[in-house]
Amino acid sequence: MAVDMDTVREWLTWSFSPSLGAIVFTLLLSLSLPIIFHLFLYRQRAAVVVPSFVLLGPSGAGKTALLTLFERGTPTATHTSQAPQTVTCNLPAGVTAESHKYRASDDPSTKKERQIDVTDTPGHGKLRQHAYDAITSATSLKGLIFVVDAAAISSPQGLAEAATYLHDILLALQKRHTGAKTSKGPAGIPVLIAANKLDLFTALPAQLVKKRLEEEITKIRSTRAKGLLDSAVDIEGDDEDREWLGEGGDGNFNFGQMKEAEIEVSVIGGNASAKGEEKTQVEQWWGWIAQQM
Ligand SMILES: Nc1nc2c(ncn2[C@@H]2O[C@H](COP(=O)(O)OP(=O)(O)OP(=O)(O)O)[C@@H](O)[C@H]2O)c(=O)[nH]1
Ligand SMILES: [Mg+2]
Repeated sequence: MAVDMDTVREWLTWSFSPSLGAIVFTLLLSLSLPIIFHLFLYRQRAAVVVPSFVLLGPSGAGKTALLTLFERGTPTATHTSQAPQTVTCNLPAGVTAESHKYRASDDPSTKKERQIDVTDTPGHGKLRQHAYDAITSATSLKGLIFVVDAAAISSPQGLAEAATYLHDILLALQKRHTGAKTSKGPAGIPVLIAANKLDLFTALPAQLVKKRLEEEITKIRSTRAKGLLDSAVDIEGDDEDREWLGEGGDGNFNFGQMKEAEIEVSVIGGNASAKGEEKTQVEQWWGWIAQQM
């Protein structure tokens, strides 16, 4: 570019000269810069995408009950879900997103930042593709909430169903993480196992729900690993394509092994619905959500 050097030089000389024009110009510039900067940042904030969370878990676990409770603040009757639905919810008063804990509570910009998108998915075995689609398509996915019926877990079938689904989800997340290693892909996703229906007297406490799920996943993992070894006899030493959960696939599984794939698993109890005098208990789940924001 043929910039006229003389003009530049002239302009520079003028700007450093103690003339009134130059002083006023510099003064205006230095005073308006912070304002321009503020407006720019403010606009940027308004464009922030709402963090999203996906609800999944076996049918009847209480996902839709939880979604409506998050949305309305009161429990409502539900029906078996056939299709996923996404709802924008607000963090309840008293819960502060982790990234805004030092912000004044009357800051007008926090209103928008208290919003989250929650996607409910159907739990029926044949409709689970919706859940996998929701995980991959959600913009700004901050976490998965795997809802289990803590009372159903006490029966072998209930436990097997929940654990198989959870195993497959964790495996999908692990694959997503390993697959992303080569390029700069998505980091690990935190998972909340919401032990629901703790108001029922047959429900297992959260710690026991965790233990039972880990034991069941240990079984599932070793069964799958055996199947893999049998079918992989002719493909010598094909260790690259790891298909099992956590380290190696032998021994006992525990959720801590998912940290390798940057997946932090927490198990927290509560109840999304309540009968008669009983109250719903979801504060700790809100607390977990706020931690991920
Ligand atoms: N006692 C009790 N019942 C609950 C609780 N949460 C949900 N329920 C009941 O469990 C039943 C199933 O709840 P839903 O929310 O429809 O279950 P879902 O996980 O959405 O099931 P799908 O849509 O089939 O995947 C409903 O009758 C709820 O009222 C709870 O915390 N305690
Ligand atoms: Mg439902």
